[in-house]
Amino acid sequence: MTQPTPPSMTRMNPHHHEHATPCSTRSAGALFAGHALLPSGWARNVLLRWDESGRLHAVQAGAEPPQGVAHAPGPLLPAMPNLHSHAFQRAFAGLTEFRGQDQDSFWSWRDLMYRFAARITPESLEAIATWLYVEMLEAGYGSVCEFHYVHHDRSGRAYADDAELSLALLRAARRTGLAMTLLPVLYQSSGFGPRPPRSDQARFIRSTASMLSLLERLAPACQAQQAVLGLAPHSLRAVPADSLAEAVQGLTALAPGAPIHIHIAEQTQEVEDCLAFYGQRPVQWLLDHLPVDRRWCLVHATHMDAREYAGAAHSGAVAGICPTTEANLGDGIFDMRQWLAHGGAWGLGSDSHACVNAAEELLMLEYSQRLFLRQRNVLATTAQPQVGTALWLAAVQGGAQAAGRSCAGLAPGQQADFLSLDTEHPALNGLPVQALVSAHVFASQRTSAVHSLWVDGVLRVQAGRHALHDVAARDFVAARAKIAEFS
Ligand code: NGQ
Ligand code: ZN
Repeated sequence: MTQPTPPSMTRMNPHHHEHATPCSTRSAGALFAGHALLPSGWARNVLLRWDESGRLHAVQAGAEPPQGVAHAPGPLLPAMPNLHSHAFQRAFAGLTEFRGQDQDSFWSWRDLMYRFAARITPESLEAIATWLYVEMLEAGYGSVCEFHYVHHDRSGRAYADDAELSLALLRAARRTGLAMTLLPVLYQSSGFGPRPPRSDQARFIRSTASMLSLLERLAPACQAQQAVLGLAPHSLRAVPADSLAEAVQGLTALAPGAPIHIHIAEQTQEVEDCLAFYGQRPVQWLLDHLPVDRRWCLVHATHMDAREYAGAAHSGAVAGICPTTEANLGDGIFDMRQWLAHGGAWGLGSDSHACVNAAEELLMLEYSQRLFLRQRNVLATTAQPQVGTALWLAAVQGGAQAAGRSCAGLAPGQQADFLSLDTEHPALNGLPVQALVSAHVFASQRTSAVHSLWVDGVLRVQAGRHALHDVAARDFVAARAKIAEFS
């Protein structure tokens, strides 16, 4: 059942939506691909073998197609890890694209978003996340880091089970088969000082002690479904210095290598407030006061000076870039050239989910650099001149590091998270294999060229569709109708 279907079955008319029953159990498996994108580049005749935990133990190029092993329906790419998501915001995407005051901004968007967050229920969160995760899988993501901060009920009181909303997210991940890194968010203040929280932030607020007990409560639930558990101090404006240090220490005691994500320098206002209070810019302050290393993901490190680019890159932290959300919110442009000049790791997040498509995030990222520098193919490298391929491979590596999950590509020791491209898609059909990722990123016209996708060796998307596509879309629409305000 968990064996990928042979090409004769999967290469069906993409307009025919027939599905095998979803297979949710992992088992050892193998797949043969005529072409596969390995960390070193494209290889021919690649045989993949994975064990019952979904971990690749052999990736052999130039192999003979063995008897009894299924053939991939198209060229294989590693699935993209999504390193930043606030799932509930999916139901709100598209509903803030109107002018509400003379000059809308990140902050006026946030006021609207808080009004929406106030209306989320455990049932609606699960329905929204389930559909979102179906969309992610269909769009090329194999895993997600959930930066989860709506913890309490509408009045700000803890639910009878304090982990209620976290568990809803874990269920959505389990049901859809998306691999999850759950990052419960520590949120304590509305600004530097610390300023007391606003009333519309009441659902987010926790003491450091209650965060640490939530982590203990969630550890077995995560373990039961092989989800990774980490921590997300929301931002320097939302977490005072002593709480930040204590929470990071607490997490480290519980799980020494666990991922730590933080929103760091998204808005210039935040940089100015940080300078006024700490006398340092946010990234510099973080580097000087916390043990920033490879466990860390700096989300929206958009506003850094040259010293911060160097220091943050050398710390080993991943830059969490969310190109379409950062564009949507008018954040500014992350300087990829400086970051890469220092050897910085980076990955992609879909964050507010105005767009849920790994290829489109890469397009936005490369185009922002082109517009800024007035150059082309900015993020290609000497080793990998095809810019789409260079971007894909780098984002998979950085995303895997941020997720704390072995999903860094098609190599032994990594999970079997991969997708096959639809070479019948008009944007890809007939092109040389070297050009396929760039065609997928730059020319597939907002239609997905993902044919199939596997997580942990389990086939989750076939002929472009997840088995839960229709059910999850229906439940999502119903949940949104209940909680959105359309005026
Ligand atoms: C969030 N989103 O936590 O959802 C934030 C907005 C804030 C982005 N930064 C809230 N894109 O930063 O205070
Ligand atoms: Zn965020």
